[in-house]
Amino acid sequence: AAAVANGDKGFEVPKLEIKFTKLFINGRFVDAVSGKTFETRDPRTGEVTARIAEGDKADVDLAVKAAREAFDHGPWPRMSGFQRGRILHKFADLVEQHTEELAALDTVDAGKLFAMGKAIDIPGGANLLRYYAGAADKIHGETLKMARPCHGYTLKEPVGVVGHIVPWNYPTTMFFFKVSPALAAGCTMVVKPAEQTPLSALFYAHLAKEAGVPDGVLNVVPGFGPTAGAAISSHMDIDKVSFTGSTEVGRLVMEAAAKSNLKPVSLELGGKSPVIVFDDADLDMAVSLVHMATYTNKGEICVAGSRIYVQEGIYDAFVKKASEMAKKSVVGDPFNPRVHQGPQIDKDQYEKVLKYIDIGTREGATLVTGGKPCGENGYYIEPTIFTNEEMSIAQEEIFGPVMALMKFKTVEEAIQKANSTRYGLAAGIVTKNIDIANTVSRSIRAGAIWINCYLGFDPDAPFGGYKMSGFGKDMGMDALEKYLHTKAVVTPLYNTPW
Ligand code: TXE
Repeated sequence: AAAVANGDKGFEVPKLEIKFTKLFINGRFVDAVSGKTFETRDPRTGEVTARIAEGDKADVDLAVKAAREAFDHGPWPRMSGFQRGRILHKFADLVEQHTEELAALDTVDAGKLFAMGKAIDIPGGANLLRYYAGAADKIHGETLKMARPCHGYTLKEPVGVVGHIVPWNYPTTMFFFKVSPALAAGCTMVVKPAEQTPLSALFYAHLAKEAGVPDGVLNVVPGFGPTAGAAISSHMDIDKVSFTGSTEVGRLVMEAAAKSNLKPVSLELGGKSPVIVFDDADLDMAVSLVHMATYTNKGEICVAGSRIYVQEGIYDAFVKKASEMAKKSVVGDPFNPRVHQGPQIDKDQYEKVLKYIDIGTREGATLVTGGKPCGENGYYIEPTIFTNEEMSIAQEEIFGPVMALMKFKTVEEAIQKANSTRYGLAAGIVTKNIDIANTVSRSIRAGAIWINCYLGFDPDAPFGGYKMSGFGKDMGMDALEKYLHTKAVVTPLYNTPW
């Protein structure tokens, strides 16, 4: 890669003032009960960006108390959906007005491309708010066709106090995946952002209040997983938990929910998504699609298409072109508009990726390009390509810029290989043949299938996994359902004796 990390000075880093560093509970920014704080670090340098109030069980308890009060006695669940929708639109307006600042916060927290944040993450968050704002006044039940002479109907009611546990790879997108439908449904909530990326979530809490979201409805408690996170999943007074993160922690969250009050959980977990490229594909288009599938957000993306199966007829040409493209990718400061790939989020993830590169080499995969750290400091890694057979690097989630390229012969073999994983989050298919596209899309056990595109996200397209990638959907009307209970109401007609 033409690494310009730290070398290229021809761009401006926006001046950033970090305004919100405390917990947001019951409409106010407050210190942690313990008085403790923790540091967030800038992945561009590894240096400290801010000191954030460190929430743990005592703070989660306070936040849940506020959310419970707001749910049981406050206006939010009681106001009309139309009115909630208007407030969500106002919230979206405020998010859009602060696009630059919010994108910059996500860049210093997560090493995300600033340009991408401005173009996609922040406007996308506002779009999610608007999508659910439009749904808020269309939440209704059904009239039932009863066997007995009665009038029966269903009511859709908010589930209550929700706990959202959010990861660090898309701090803004994940926040709005969870918060927007829950707000539209009339729930109140406690959000725990990831310890690496609390800055934008705290800013969103402030904007929500400004938009008119009542105190206690949206609480944000930054802190660590085993303390603040576990306090949410095991809380007796939280009615539902929505989690995005690793499969290992997803299991802990479900266990804690089962052992406490049996709250329903939804889990969006890891993946190892395949992209299958057939012989008839346009080679240039397929190479850039796969490049984007693997390297977007430096590979820190749950749907990363990092397991690439290419049909034998175009395999050699594909490997050559994919490696040329990876070599041209510019790695460096994510504020630099010339840069394609920023640093990995933190030292742990950086070391995890390098460890997998080492495992790949030791297990006998061929390193085609990349494979090394780059830049003088910070957590930069070259876009890497291995050609290999099925092995650890093609089975385990690396969460970094590492592509595993493999060859296949027949459609049946492609389906079998694509499905040979414990995960089932997404899959890509590249072909012009409609019969192949139809057959393969219906044969793959995954929650999202993207044909001749990748990252085909849309607010109306429900997103979530099969198998060990979890269950429950974010986005679409399915996500709204997660935050609603269905109540059946029955009453006899014509005064008939029961
Ligand atoms: O995830 P964690 P980590 C995968 C990816 C990555 C690996 C490890 O492969 O390399 O996970 O990342 C909170 N009870 N994904 O360790 O720990 C934590 O504070 C309750 C894929 O950072 O799962 C954070 O808010 N909560 C994923 C959130 O869980 C707990 C995105 C996610 O962190 C907890 C992130 C506990 N005991 C990582 N322990 C995706 N699906 O996109 C931690 N947390």
